[in-house]
Amino acid sequence: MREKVERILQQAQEGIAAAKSQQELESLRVSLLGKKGQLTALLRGMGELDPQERPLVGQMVNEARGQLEQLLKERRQELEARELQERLATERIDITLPGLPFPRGREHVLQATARAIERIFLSMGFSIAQGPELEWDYLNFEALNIPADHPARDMQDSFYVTDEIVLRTQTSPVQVRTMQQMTPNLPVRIIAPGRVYRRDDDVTHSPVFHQIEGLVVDQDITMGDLKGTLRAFAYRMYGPQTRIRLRPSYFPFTEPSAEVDVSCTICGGTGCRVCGETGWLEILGCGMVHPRVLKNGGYDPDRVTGFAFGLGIERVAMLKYGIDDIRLFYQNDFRFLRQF
Ligand code: 2NM
Repeated sequence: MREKVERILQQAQEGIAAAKSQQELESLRVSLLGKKGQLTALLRGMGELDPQERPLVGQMVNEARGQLEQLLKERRQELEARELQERLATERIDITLPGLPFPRGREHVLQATARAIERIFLSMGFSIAQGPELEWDYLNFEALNIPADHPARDMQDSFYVTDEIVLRTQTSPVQVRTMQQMTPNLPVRIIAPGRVYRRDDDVTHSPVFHQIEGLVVDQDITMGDLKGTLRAFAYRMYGPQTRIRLRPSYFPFTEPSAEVDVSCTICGGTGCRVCGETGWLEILGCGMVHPRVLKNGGYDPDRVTGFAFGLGIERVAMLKYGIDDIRLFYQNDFRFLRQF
C-alpha cells in the first residue's frame, strides 16, 4: 500500500513539474484528486483492508493529498507568473507612438467658389435673395415668359412633384418673388444663389447643381450697365488682364440676350486644351429683362428697365481648376476636395 502511494506521488511530481500550462495542470489535478482520481480510488479501496491498518493508510493518503495540493499550487503560481511575463512582453504598448491622423474638414470648393462670387457682387451693392427649391410651376416658367410648349416644361427635362409644383430649374423664380415683394420700390439689385434641378446626367451635367443669378431693375438701366457690371466681375474674379466679349443669344426671359465669354483663365487667350484652342471660355448668360417678366414682377416696363444674368457655380469652378468631370464635386473624396 505504501509503495502504491509512493509510486503515485513519484509520478505526480514528475507530471506536475513537466506541466506546461494551467490547463494541463488542471487535468493532472483531476486525474489525481478528482472524484475518479487515483488517490481517491485508494481511499475507496480501504474498506477491503484489515481494520487495524486503516488509520495508518488513511493518514498516508491524506499526507500525500496535502503534498500534491501543495505541489499543484506552487506549479500553478509558477505558470501564472510565466504567462504574465509573456503577455507583458508581447502585448507591450508604446504610448510614445503618434496617434492615428484624423483628417480635418475644410470648406467645399463649390462653397468657396460661390462665396468668392457673392463677395464681388455684395461689394457692388447687390443683396442676397433666397427662395424655395420646390417652386410653383407658374413662377418657375410662366412668369419668366417660358411658354407651355417650351422643351424645358416637358416632364423629360424637369422634376415635377405635382401638376403645379416643380423642383426649380433655375433661381430666377426667386427674382420674380423679390420683384413682387419690393414693387414699386427701386432699385432692385439682388443675386440669388442656390441649388437647381434638371433631368440631366453626364460628365458636364448633374441633376442637382448650383447657380447664381443676378437682377438689377431701375430707371434707365441699359445694356452698358450690364456690360460694365460683368466686366467688373470678371476683372475681380479672374484678374485685371481678363477681357470679356458678348455674343448674341436667346433666352425667353431676356431681350436682347447674350452669352458672355472671358479670355481663357488657363492660357490667357492663346489657346489650350481647356478653351478648346479658342482662347475664350463661356461663363454666363445674360440680357435685358423681358418686359413681360418685369410686368409679372409688378413693375411697369414703360417706366423701368433691368438686366439679369445667370451662371453655373460648378462650371465656374471647373473652368478655374481644369476639372473635367462634374461628379467629382459630389463624391466627397477627400483626395479630390483637399486640393482646393
Ligand atoms: C440667365 C441668363 C439670362 C435671368 C433672368 C432673370 C429674371 F428673373 F430677372 F428674369 N433672372 N435671371 C437670366 C437671364 C438668367 O441664366 C443663364
